[in-house]
Amino acid sequence: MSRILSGIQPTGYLHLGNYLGAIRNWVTMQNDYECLFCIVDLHALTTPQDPQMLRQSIRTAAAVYIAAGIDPKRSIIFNQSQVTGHTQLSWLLSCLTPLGWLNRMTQFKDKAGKQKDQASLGLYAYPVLMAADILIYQATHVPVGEDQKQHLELARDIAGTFNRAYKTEFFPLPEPQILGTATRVMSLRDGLAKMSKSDPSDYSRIHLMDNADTIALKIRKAKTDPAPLPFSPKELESRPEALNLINIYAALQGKTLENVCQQFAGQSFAVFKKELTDILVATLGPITQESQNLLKDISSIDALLAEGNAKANLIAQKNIEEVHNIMGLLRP
Ligand code: AQP
Repeated sequence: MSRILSGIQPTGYLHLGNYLGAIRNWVTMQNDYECLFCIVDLHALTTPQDPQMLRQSIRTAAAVYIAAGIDPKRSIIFNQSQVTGHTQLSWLLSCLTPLGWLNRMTQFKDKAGKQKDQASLGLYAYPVLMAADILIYQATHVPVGEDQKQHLELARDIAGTFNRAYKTEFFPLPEPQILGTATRVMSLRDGLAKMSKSDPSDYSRIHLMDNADTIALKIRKAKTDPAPLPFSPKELESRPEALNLINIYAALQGKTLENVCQQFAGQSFAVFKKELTDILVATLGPITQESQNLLKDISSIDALLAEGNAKANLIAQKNIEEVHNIMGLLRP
C-alpha cells in the first residue's frame, strides 16, 4: 500500500490555510493510503520558540488533527522529536548531501533574509531533516504545497543519491501528491502574502481555535477594495484580496470561482462577507468545539501522541537498522 507522510510545524496556532491547504485533504487521504501525520516540532525549533507556548501548540495541533477528522486508529499521529530515527537518518543523509544543493533552497534565502550569517545551521539543514522525515518511513507520497515542492525535489535527489551510492533501492523516490482540492489561502491583510502563523498580525489569519465572534470580526476587517463582487474570475486578476476571500468561499463550499462570481456578481463585499462568515463558522465551529473538548483532558492527548510515537518508532527503528547495515555501521 502506498504510504503518505505529512506534517505541520507547531509554530503557533493552526489556521485556515493549514486546514484548507493540508488537514482537510489528509482526512480524505486516509481512505486510500496508509498515513502518518506528524507534528514537526523539531522543524519548529528552526525559529525561536517559547517552551511553554511550544508545548501548548503541539497539544493543540494534535487536538485539531483529531477534531478535523484524522482518526488515530487508522492513521499514525505523532511528534517528530519523539521518534529518534528522524534525527539519526538526518545526519546520515546530510553526509551525502552536497552544500550546493542546500544553497539553492529558496525558503532558506527567504527566511534567513539579509542576516544569512546569523541564521542557524538548523534552518539551513531543515530540508535534509525533511528528507529524513519522509524517507525514514519509506513514504511513497507527500502532499505538498507550492512552497514545499523544492524541498520534496531535494528529498528525491537525496534518496536517489543514497540508492546509487549503496547500490540499493531501499528508499522509494517520494512522489508529490498534488491535490486539486488544496487551496492556497492568503493573508486577510495582504492578498499577496500567504496566510501564516508567523505573521505578526492576528487579523491576517483565522485560527482554527477562533470563536464565531472573532471569525466575524476578522472577516469584517479583512482587506478588500471598493468595487463590488465581479461577474467573472478574470476581473479578479488585479484584486488579490477580493480573490482571496472568494477563493476561501469557493474552497469551503466545493464550488468553482466562476460559480461564486455568478452567485454574488454585483453585490457588495458587506453582503458577501456575512455569507462567508456564516460558512466559516459552520465549518470550523465543530472543529474548534471538539478541539477544546479534547484539550480539557491533556493526559488523553499525551497518551494518544505516545501511542502514535510508539507506532512510528517501530517503523523508524526497523528502517534505521537497515540503513546502518547498508552503510556499514556495525550493530554488534
Ligand atoms: N496559507 C496557506 N495556504 C494553504 N496551505 C498552507 N499551509 C500552510 N499555510 C498555508 C500548508 O500547511 C502545511 C503545514 O505547513 P506548516 O505550518 O508546517 O508550514 P508553513 O507552510 O511554513 O506554515 P506557516 O503558517 O507559514 O508557518 P510559519 O509561519 O511558522 O512559517 C503545509 O502543507 C502547507 O503547505
